[in-house]
Amino acid sequence: MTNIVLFGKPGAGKGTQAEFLKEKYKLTHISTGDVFRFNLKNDTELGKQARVYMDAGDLVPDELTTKMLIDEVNKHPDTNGILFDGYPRTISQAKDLDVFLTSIGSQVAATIALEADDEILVARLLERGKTSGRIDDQDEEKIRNRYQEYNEKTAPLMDYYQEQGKFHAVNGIGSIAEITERVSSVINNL
Ligand code: B4P
Repeated sequence: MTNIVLFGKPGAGKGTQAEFLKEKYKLTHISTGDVFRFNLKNDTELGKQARVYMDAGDLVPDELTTKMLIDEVNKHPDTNGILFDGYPRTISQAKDLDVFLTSIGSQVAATIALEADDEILVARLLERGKTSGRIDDQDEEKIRNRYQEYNEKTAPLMDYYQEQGKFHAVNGIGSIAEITERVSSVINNL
């Protein structure tokens, strides 16, 4: 299995790039944000628990998120590899992912970060908020809170993966196709 973690601030383009990369490399795409939103929409027990955090732009608690993630991975026993989009977002999640992947004889091959300036990303999210219906995209204060969550809880993962020699950063500004090329050149050299 070739497991890739797509990493970046909110709105960096993880979900956008994942749509192209999953086809190109025949990977199973798992977006924790998308799985949560599916549960919110269908008003499941998990959705009810996650809603309060997501609407405020907070991270959903690790235990809930990791359990959901493992359930999703287990739905694809014959996959070539997983494209993790939006997971892990905390050190605890990264450790849980390592333990889980080791238990199935696998590991993270690479973490690829899409780098972009906060102000550009805030503008992207506000733009998306006009049509997405996402409460967390419509209010600048909630968007800023997502960046604070990222800086406090998610940014330390860069060191975590750098220490394992698995961290790769690419410029996340440019056309969507240009960025797909940049990410592809990292994957092709693994
Ligand atoms: P996510 O769904 O992961 O949301 P995101 O960070 O906003 O999205 P992404 O980076 O994928 O941006 P996108 O491609 O869509 O998370 C939402 C919430 O779910 C979190 O706040 C949290 O509450 C919860 N959650 C999810 N995972 C969790 C976890 N592991 N632990 C705890 N809680 C978790 O791109 C954004 C916009 O930019 C789009 O409009 C796109 O069209 C545009 N865009 C993309 N690339 C572009 C480019 N190159 N140029 C111009 N625009 C571009």
